[in-house]
Amino acid sequence: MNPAVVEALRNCRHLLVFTGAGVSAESGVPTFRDALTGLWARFDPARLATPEAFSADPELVWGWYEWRRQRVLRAMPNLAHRTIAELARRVPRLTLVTQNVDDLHERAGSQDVIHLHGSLQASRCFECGRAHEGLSDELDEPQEGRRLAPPRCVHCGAAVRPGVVWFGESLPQAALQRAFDAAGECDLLLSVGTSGLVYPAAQVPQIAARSGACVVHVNPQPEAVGGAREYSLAGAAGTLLPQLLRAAFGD
Ligand code: BV8
Ligand code: ZN
Repeated sequence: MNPAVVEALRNCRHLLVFTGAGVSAESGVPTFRDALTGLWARFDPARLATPEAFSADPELVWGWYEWRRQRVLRAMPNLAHRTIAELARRVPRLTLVTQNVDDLHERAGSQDVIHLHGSLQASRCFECGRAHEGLSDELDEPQEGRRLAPPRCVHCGAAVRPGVVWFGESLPQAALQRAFDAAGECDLLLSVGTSGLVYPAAQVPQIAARSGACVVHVNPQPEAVGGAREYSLAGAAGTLLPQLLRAAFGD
């Protein structure tokens, strides 16, 4: 384990953990791009995850999200999620910012998770925006490739949509501002399981690096690191995060 990274974690004052779909991969939740299988394989995610796609074919898009939501219902948090929850008990201050729309961080015990891209669990009306309660959490067989008619809003009768941020939609302003503020203030940022392609979320590690924080990427794909205090730990989050916790704080 890189001694400079271990030292930075042991002595950090404010740790920002920034996660992407890779942190849920070992829970069996397909990463954003892996989720496009079967019926959806022919779509570019950035085209399917849009309000235009939902307006054009609500059953195709709702079917995809219900399949993904059912996959999350079946999944359990993995050792990476649990280690991040444990880190919050070992450092003076931890801010957790996620791009993910699953609730595995919360189910691993993390508190106050900042979701930049919304949540699969928070559906709302496509027209009037009212929250839609009552998504079933029975485990019905997630039919890959099944088209599904979205529920109707009880207030205005319009179609209900997933509570996620689609491409071309603004991120929740308060969440984004909290993430940027923490990035400017932290002294160590752990970026876990993200390809760093999607903006403005991808600015979070960039702001941290510019503000002089140590930035560490945890990803099986080694990251080309530029900055003097930027490191890449090549490997799975479920393996590397527990090793890093043990090296910095013992068992
Ligand atoms: C906005 C919710 C404007 C939906 C998501 C050109 C340049 C720059 C920007 C743009 C551009 N063209 C368009 C844009 C803007 C666009 C954008 O960034 N496009 C990209 C494709 C270039 N952004 C937007 O549209 C955003 N909104 O800009 O609004 C605006 C401004 C004013 C007013 C109105 C509007 C909205 C972006 C949010 C989109 N929604 N999610 C859903 O989930 O269905 S993003 C979606 O993609 C996911 O949520 C996730 O956040 C992201 C995928 O990223 P990752 O999480 O990194 O996942 P990925 O699969 O890519 O990678 C997984 C990684 O894990 C890999 O690196 C892999 O190696 C690693 N891994 C695998 N296993 C493991 C592992 N790591 C560790 N351990 C393992 N075991
Ligand atoms: Zn409505």
